[in-house]
Amino acid sequence: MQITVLAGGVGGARFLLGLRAHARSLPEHPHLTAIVNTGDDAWLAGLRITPDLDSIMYALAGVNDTGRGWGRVGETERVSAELNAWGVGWPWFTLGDLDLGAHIARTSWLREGLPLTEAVRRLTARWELGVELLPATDDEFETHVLVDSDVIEGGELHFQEWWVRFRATVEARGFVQQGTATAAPGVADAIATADLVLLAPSNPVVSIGSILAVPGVHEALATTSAPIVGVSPIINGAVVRGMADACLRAIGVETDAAAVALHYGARAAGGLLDGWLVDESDTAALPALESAGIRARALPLFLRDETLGAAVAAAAIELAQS
Ligand code: FO1
Repeated sequence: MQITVLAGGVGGARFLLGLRAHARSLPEHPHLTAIVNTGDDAWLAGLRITPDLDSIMYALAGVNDTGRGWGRVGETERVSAELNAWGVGWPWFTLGDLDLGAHIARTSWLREGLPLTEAVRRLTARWELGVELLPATDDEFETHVLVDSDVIEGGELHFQEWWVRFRATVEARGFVQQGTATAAPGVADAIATADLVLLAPSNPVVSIGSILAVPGVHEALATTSAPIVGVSPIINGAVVRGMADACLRAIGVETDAAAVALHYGARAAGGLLDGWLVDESDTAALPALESAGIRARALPLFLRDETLGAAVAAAAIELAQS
C-alpha cells in the first residue's frame, strides 16, 4: 500500500510523525512518500536553505527543536554570530551550527551538479525516517509575497522575509512563485501510483498551494485513481500554528475549516478533495461539505502528540477506504 502526502513544514512534520506511527501499527506497513514544499527555500550566505524539507527531516529523525518547530535540538549559534558580525545573510534568520552542516552538505552536492532530489536522498539516508521525502521540484521556484510598494520598496518580499522578519504583519496582496519549474522526478509517479493521497494540515496557501503551483502536480492529482483526503489546518476558526490566516485573507478565503476545503474544491466538481477531516469543534461544517460533494468527518485534530496524529492518519485512511 502506497500513501503519498503533500506537506509543508511544521504542520506537515507533526502529521507525518503520526502517520508513520500509524503505518507501523498496520500489518502491511504501507510505503509513505511525502512531497514537500520548496517555495520557502532561499539562497543565504551562499548556501541553499530548504526549511520545510529540513523541518520534516529533523522531526522524523528525532533531532528537531520541538519548541521552535524548526532547526536542530541542542543547537548553538557560534557561526551565525560571526556571519552577523560581517553582515552576511539575514540577521533576523538564524542559521544554527548543526543546521549549517545540512546546508553546507546540500550546497556542496548542488554545486557538484546533483539535483535537490539527490541531495535530499543523501541527507535523509543518515536516518531511518520511515518516510521517503521528495522535493516538489528540483527547480528554484520560490514563493514571493506581493505587498504595497508604498510600504516595501518594489512591492515584493521573499516569503521568509515576510514570514520571519515582518511576521506577516505587512499586508499580503498575493503570493507568486518566481521562475519556472517542473515536478521533481518521482513526484507525478508517487501521486499516480498511490493508493491514497493525503493533504497534511499545512498552510493551504504557501505550503500546499506552492506545491500545487508546480506544473504537473495538479494534473497528477486530477488523474490519479487514489482517493484524496485532506486534514484541516484550521480548528474552530483559528490557525493551529503559524500565520495561515494572513495568507488565506490575502486570497480571499475565510479562516474556516469548511472554507479551506471548498477552496481546494470537491473532486467531483473539478477540485482536489474526495474527503476532508475537521476538528470536532467544527462538526457544524459537515453538512455543507457533504452537500459540496466532499465526504467529511469530525474528530480531535489538534496534533498534540504522535498518538493523536496516528488517530488522524487512521481516520483519513478509513475515510478514503469508505
Ligand atoms: N523561523 C524563525 O521564525 N526565525 C528564524 O530565525 C528561522 C531560521 C530558520 C533557519 C532554517 C530553517 O530551515 C528554518 C528557519 N526558520 C526560522 C523557520 C522557517 O521560516 C519556517 O520553517 C518555514 O519556512 C515556514 O514554514
